Amino acid sequence: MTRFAPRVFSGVQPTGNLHLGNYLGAIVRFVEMQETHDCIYCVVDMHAITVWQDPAELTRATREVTAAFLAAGIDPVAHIVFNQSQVHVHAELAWVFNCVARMGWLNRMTQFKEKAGKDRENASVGLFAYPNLMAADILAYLATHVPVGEDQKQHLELARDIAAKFNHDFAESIAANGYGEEFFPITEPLITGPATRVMSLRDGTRKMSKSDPSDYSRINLTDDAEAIALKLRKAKTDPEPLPSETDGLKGRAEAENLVGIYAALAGETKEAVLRDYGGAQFSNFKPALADLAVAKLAPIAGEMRRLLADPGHIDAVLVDGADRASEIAMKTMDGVKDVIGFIRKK
Ligand code: AQP
Repeated sequence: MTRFAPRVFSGVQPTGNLHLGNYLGAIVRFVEMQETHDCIYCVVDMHAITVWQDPAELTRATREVTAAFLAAGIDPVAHIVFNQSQVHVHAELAWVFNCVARMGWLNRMTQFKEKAGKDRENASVGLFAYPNLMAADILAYLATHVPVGEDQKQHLELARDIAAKFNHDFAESIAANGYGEEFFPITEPLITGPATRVMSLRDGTRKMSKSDPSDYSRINLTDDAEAIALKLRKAKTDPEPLPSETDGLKGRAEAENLVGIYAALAGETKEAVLRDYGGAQFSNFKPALADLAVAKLAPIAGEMRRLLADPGHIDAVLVDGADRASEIAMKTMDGVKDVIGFIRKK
C-alpha cells in the first residue's frame, strides 16, 4: 500500500516562443492527463534564468506559456497552473537536493554539456544544478507521473536517483517520523506518443528548439496560416516519395519527422498516415500537413491572443494556482525538515 496518490506534475520554461515540439511533446499530453489524474502544471521561470533573460521578455513569455496552457484546454480550476517562483519551496527543496545529488551525477547530464558548450567555465551554477531544481519541482508535490518529451528523460532519471538516495540516506528518520519506508515516490516518466521528439524543419537530426537561431526550424504556436505553410514548404526533405510502411522511413530523418508531426496532429499512428500517403511526393504531402497544422493550431493561437489581451486575468490564475500549490508543497517541506532534523515552527 503506497502513501502516494497518483499525481501528475510537469513544467515548461518561459524562454521564447513555444513551438510545435513543446505542444505535441508536452502540452497535448498535459491536457489528456487531466481526465485521469490530479495535475499540476508549472511555468518554470526559475529554470529560465539559468541563462540570461531580459526581464520584460521573461514576464511576457511567462504569460504566453500560461495562455498556451489555458488555450490548449488545461483547466486551472479543476487542476493547478502557476509560475514556479511564486512557491518558495521549489528553491528550498532544491537546496536540500544540491546536498543529496552527487557532482558525478550532474557531470553526466548531456543537456548541460550542450547548453554550456565549450565555455563551461562561464556557465551559471544554476545551469549546472538545474536538474536538482527539476527534481524539487516534481517531488515537492510527491508527483508520481511526469509527462515530458524525450529530451528530458535523463533529468527524470536523476530525479528518481535523488528520491531513492534521500529515501535511503534518511531511512531511519523517515520511519521514525511515521512516513513508512519511502518519503519520496520514485516518479514515472511518461514519454509516449508519436511526437516525443519533434525535429527541426531544417535538420532532421536536431530537435525542434526555442533557442534555434533559425525561425524556419520550428513552427511557433503563434504562427499564422501563411507562416506555417511557408515553413513547411521550405522544410528540408529528400527527393524520394513517401514509403508505404514505417520501415521505409529508416535513414530518412526529415521524412520521418514530417510523418510523425502529421500523425500526432491527426491523432493517428505513423502507419495509418503512410497507408494514406504512401507513394505521395512531398509537394502533395506538405500542403496537406500545412492544412492540418493550421486547422489544429489556429484556434489555439486565437484563444491565446484573446487571453493575452487581459494580462490581469492571467496573473490572477497564476496567483490562485500558486496559493494552492504552496499548500501542498509546504506540507512536503515540513516533512523534509523533520526527516533531516531541522528545527521548525510547529
Ligand atoms: N522538439 C521537441 N519535441 C518534443 N518535445 C519537446 N519538448 C521540448 N522540445 C521538444 C518538451 O517540451 C516541454 C517543455 O520544454 P522546456 O521549454 O521546458 O525545455 P526545453 O526542452 O529546453 O525546450 P526547448 O524548446 O528545446 O528550449 P531550449 O531551446 O531553450 O532548450 C518538455 O517536456 C520537453 O521535453
